[in-house]
Amino acid sequence: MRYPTRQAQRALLLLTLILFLFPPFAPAESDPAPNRVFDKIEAMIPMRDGVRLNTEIYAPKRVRERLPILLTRTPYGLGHDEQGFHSSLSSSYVELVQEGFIFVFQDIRGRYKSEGQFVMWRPLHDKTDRKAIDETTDTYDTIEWLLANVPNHNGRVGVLGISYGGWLTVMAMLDPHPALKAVSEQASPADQFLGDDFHHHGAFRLSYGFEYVAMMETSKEKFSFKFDKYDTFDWYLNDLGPLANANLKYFHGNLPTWNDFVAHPNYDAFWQKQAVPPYLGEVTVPNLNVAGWWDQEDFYGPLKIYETLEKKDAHHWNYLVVGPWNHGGWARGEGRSLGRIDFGSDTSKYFREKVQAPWFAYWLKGKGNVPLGEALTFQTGSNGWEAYEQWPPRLKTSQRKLYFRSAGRLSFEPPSQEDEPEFDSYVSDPAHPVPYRPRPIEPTYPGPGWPVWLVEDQRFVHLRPDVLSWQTEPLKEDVVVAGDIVAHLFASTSGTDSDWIVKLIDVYPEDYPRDPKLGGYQLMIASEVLRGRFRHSFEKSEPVVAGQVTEYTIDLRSNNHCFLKGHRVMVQVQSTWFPLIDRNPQTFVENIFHATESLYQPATQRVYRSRHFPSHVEVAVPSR
Ligand code: PG9
Repeated sequence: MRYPTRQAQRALLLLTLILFLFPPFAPAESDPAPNRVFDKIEAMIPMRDGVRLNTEIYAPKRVRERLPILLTRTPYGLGHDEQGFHSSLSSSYVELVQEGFIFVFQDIRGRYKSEGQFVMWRPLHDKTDRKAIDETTDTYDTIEWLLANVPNHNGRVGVLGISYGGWLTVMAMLDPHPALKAVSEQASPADQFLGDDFHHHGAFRLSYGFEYVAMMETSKEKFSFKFDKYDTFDWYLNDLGPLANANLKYFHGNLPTWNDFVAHPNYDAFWQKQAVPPYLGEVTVPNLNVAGWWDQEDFYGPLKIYETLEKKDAHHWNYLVVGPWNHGGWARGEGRSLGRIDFGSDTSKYFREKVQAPWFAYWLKGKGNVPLGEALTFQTGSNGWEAYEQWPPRLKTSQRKLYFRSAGRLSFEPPSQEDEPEFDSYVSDPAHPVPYRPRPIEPTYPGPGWPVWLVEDQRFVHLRPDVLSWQTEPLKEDVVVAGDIVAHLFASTSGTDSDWIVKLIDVYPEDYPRDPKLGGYQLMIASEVLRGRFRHSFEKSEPVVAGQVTEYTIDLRSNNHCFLKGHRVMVQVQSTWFPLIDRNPQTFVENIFHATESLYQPATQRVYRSRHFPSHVEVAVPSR
């Protein structure tokens, strides 16, 4: 055996030192398997009332510095890879893993391996009762335990989550643990009656409400309602029929949230107490709000939370990112496209790498800079990120009106005398509702139709006799819509209640060499429904006066889209969107959940577009 030379010995010593100081399994290494990077510790963490919550802690095996803790809480269970490590560590959190954190995942109360009782959207606790609990106290108690029991942390904690997890993140901010130094609320619902999962402007989101409640309240773990038909459009129309059948035939009064839907058909104290905005006081923790333009579940929520917090943001801690994503799309894959629409760059990866990871690195490690000024929104159509000092932008913006005209025209010019007759008309028949996406409509989860339905080509309903449309000539120049979109419909119905659905659409040129299959594509940019009974107040429903022209104002939320030269702008109006929205009987009843089949009646709808009644969609356009 040959002994190493003194020189070789020195080199070996140096190499050992380098390996010790810069270990190969440090988090910065690209894509090593989580079980090589982390030690996994499982704990049942006790809450103040004695209930214990199932928690997984992933601590990097080798660290060069004390690390912050990133906590994610969920009602959906902790998914694992083949080695039993949390699957986010090798998917949506890869960029955060590379940055280096101690990761903690927890089942909320009553779900999966956690003890206690699950309550959907648990109300805030009674402050006079020291043992009372809610998701805020459960987060607080978890952080307290982690700080005392997990070694090598730097005393700083961040919380992030999407949707239900986004709402849990908002709860964490309400009465924050002093160690909570940054959060990212992502697609949190803000109001389940006005704009998120269960209702939009008071119209009940039937397929989502029915299937979600069955999924969450049938057992401790996710459950899929067993449809005996592949096409749920057919099932909801013919097997379920009127909403009253849900309890009679399927739920038998056993699902608390369904019973709440039935008991609270109006925006009463029940819904108002669940809404997030009234609880949002002064911004307590730096918060990155995240939303997707085509979020099929919670688009209203994050924008509303951002807007509400913005009014109380003395420290400039409230930020917003909106990208071309569906629900949670920023956490998955590259984000280069959605359905058939291409965005020209990897938008989700960009967000995770250039915004989310640096965001937490800045606030929790004091590293780098805040990665955005105030609001960063992706402009679709022109396909680029745009930075704004406020969202929606109000400075250097003008409101323009797109008027409905005769012969299916849409124009920035208001109606004139030539626009005869004064209205367009259709018959809305609850027995033959307009599908919201092409049939067959498979169950909401696991998809694949649900996550991309908002970018479906709307030609599948364009020529139906119960869908009206108006469109511009091919545009002579680009038209950017950046900010709020509001529809003003002047309409009448022969019934005593009615739904009004408005869709703002980008129509691609028929000849589209860049991607010939997209020729003539009708891409929905914004869409919303208003249930006529709530036109004056969501608290108190009232019948519509049959035959009377009535103004309906429908908020289509904000957007950032460039209608490119050569494209057309289109607006479609219809009165059913099934089974996304339950059918309006079109005969006023106090509570649609109790309506019987015979009350569901066809109605003749008129949408006016005259000088007296100029239906239009108002858009925010940047001034030149
Ligand atoms: N959209 C889901 C949800 C959140 C909150 C309440 C009800 C449903 C979710 O994706 O978590």
